[in-house]
Amino acid sequence: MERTLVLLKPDAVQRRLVGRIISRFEEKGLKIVGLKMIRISRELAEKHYAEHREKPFYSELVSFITSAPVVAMVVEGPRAVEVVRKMMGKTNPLEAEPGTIRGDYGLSVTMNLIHGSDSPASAAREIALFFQEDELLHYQTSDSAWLGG
Ligand code: 3AN
Repeated sequence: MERTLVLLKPDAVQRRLVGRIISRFEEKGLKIVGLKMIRISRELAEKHYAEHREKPFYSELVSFITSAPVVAMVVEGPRAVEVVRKMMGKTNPLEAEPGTIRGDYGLSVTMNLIHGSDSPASAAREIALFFQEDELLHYQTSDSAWLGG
């Protein structure tokens, strides 16, 4: 089963959308295997966004993600990386389809509510940045036989 890292960014927490966003993943049938609220340090933000270091929006991105608490979670399911990305919608909420998280709740490309790993390789790297192995739980949900995958 595939895992992916999800961050509910400072705007999602400040706008009290955390519960609604997590509900979407639960209702879809994805399994939460790690969950915590943290304040991202500058050092962690720089590691997480290393691939964007040369981009013009890099410093804004790092200041935003470190500006207030975030919720970090690891979700698991069949093709979880791709499923979560679809549910997030396009990077720019102005272009994201209604029905997606960014399409329904956002207007700003910086404050775009949520991060999800963009490939299984990124997911492995990012999960290791945010979670210790013993913070990820192995358990069965009672409905797993009814979710396929
Ligand atoms: P995504 O989060 O959809 O994977 P990436 O990886 O291209 O998007 O960009 C990482 C983050 O950088 C985005 N979530 C967004 O907050 C920010 N970002 C991307 N493009 C821009 C841009 N043109 N201007 C400002 N911020 C941007």
